[in-house]
Amino acid sequence: MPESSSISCAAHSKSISKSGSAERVDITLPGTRRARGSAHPLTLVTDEIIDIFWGMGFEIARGPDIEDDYHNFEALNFPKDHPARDMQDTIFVSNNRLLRTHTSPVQIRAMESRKPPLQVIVPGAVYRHDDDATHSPMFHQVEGFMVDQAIAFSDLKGVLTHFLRQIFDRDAGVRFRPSFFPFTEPSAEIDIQCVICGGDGTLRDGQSCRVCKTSGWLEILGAGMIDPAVFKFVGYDPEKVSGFAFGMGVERIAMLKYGIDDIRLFFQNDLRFLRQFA
Ligand code: 2NL
Repeated sequence: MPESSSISCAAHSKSISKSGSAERVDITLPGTRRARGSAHPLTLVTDEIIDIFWGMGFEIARGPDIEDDYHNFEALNFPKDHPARDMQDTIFVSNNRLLRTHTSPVQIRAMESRKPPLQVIVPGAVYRHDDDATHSPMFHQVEGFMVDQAIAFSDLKGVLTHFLRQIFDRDAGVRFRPSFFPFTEPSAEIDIQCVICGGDGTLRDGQSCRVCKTSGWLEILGAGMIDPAVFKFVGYDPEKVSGFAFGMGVERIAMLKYGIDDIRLFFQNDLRFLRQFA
């Protein structure tokens, strides 16, 4: 042992014995508790979404936030002049580098590198030029797809109806409306009966429901059968495989589940907000 350390050792024990009974530690006092954090509401909701799809056999994939035009738009069958490709909607990092506007490029990469059968969901942050009470420039999506021989629209209906009834914890009505996306055909928007008014459009006191704007329905999902053009981009034969894909916004689901009316609350990190989810 080096000489200096034995000296300081001796000095230390001397100071302890000198302090005597006056400074004795009261071991009956409660300790100082370490403040404990809790999961962010968006983490809670994302984990719930993942658990529901995990229960149906989906795997979870992730990918880069910075993408190229090919994986974010081209391989998803967006026309060259599509407005989403505009600088006004998409945040560019450089000429051919952009912040992904949806998680779809991760699904494209999964299909490029693997063969069907495949059922995958992709949770993650996405970015768009958008900023108000219901839009944030960074928000979160969960998208997913299922590809195999002979996947049908009925598979889409079964999987997504089960998902909606699980995530909102009720046996509510679900409705499919025709829609359009460049990467699916046919496409649908999927609604659940309003979780606030129960589908009546009016509240118990007779007031009109502001959440569903009296329609009785809430749009939660976009979905459709994957377009043959997308299969060709990833090297699948559209004559041999088929599949469905879907996407949803995590903030919107969290706002409906917890009755939050301003998306900015998720990103201000105000402890008075966050502690309510502990
Ligand atoms: C929406 C609509 C959607 C997808 C996302 C997708 C597409 C392909 C492959 C894998 Cl081709 N995933 N994603 C499909 C349909 C709709 O999102 O309203 N999102 C909030």
